[in-house]
Amino acid sequence: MGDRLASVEAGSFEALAQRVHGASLAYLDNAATTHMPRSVREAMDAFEVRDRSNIHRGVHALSQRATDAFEAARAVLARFVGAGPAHELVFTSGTTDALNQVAFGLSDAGADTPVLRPGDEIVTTALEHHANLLPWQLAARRSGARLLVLRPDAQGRLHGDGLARLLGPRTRVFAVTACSNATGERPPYEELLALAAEAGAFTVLDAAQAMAHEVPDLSRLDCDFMAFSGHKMYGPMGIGVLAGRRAALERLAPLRVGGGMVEWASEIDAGWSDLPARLEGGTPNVAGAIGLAAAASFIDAAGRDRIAAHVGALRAHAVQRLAALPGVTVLSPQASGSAIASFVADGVHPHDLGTLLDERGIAVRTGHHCAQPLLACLGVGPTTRASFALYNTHDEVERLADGVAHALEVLR
Ligand code: ALA
Repeated sequence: MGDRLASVEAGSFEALAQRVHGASLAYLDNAATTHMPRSVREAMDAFEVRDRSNIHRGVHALSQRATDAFEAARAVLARFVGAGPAHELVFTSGTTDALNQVAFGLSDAGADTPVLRPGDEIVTTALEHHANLLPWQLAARRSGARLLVLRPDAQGRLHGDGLARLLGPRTRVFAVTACSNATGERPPYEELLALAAEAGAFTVLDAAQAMAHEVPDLSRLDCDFMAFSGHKMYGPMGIGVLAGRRAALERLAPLRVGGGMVEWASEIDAGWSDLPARLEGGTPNVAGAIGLAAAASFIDAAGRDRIAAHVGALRAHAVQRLAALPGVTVLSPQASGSAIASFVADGVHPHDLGTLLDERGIAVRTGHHCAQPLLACLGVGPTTRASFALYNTHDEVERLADGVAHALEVLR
């Protein structure tokens, strides 16, 4: 019961060995941020110690080595997500940055040919993190487009027939999550993206909560834009990716203009570089890109299927134990392909519950999880969320369930 995934080297995640409030740490907040294995930190250190310098700007040896390492990281990540010759991969600071780039880039009135125009429609879903909702609210305001929201059923599931009813001749964009960060629901995004693409929409996938255990494969998806973050997939903070079809990325007006992204500039005008530089204005997070590529290699070395099976089993175990506790309701209990178990407990505020769990060394997230419309739609308030990674164990799930049972007794 206590075994981590066999391929996780002992000591590779030093932070997990610490004690918190006198108890051994059970880190169950991986949907917020995972820990990094030593291999990722070593890859970043090697850059900082030996090659640190700016990229695409210098003829000297260190700049050339840094540029090569940055572009090699791009190639590793492109392979990781199934990008082919018609795809491109752009580094961003994270998922939020990537999704803001897409929403801005499709709606900027200053663009030569803005995609979104008055009367057009943007469709997103009620399962979204605010990062895949608020940028679309602004894009709608900026362009005069209408924002439509696909709502889930009472169990928190999205359905293709519901989407089909929202799609129409004015639909220009459909944006959906690969997994809800608040409930753990994994929508049938392959089917939803295909329906939207068939209707002629640009398709956007927020893959932030999928990358650590179920990497969406661009070669098999009707996906124009996919966003993800390093820090949720065993990689560093402050780095992320916007990947997708080059023809779609070429339609984006750049969100950040300045150094490194122009072909030429005069006092009154400028001409953008080709992709990917066009969308990577400013000095990028080079160490972060190298660390993110190392994280992708770490995931592949551990085995995507084995990670998915492991975190899926931890989630199922947690759902079964938590749902058996009095007055506890687990959200989206039926979800598969998920590493998140989110629940509410009658008469108990999640912050109080989370504080008592913390006293036992158990780290969970409590609150609205930046998904207020979803929780409102489901008729629940803030939740307590446990989220699993490849280093978590079934013993930790038992500790979680025992800790929740104890907290309920104390708090009720
Ligand atoms: N988006 C992150 C989460 O769900 C921070 O916790």
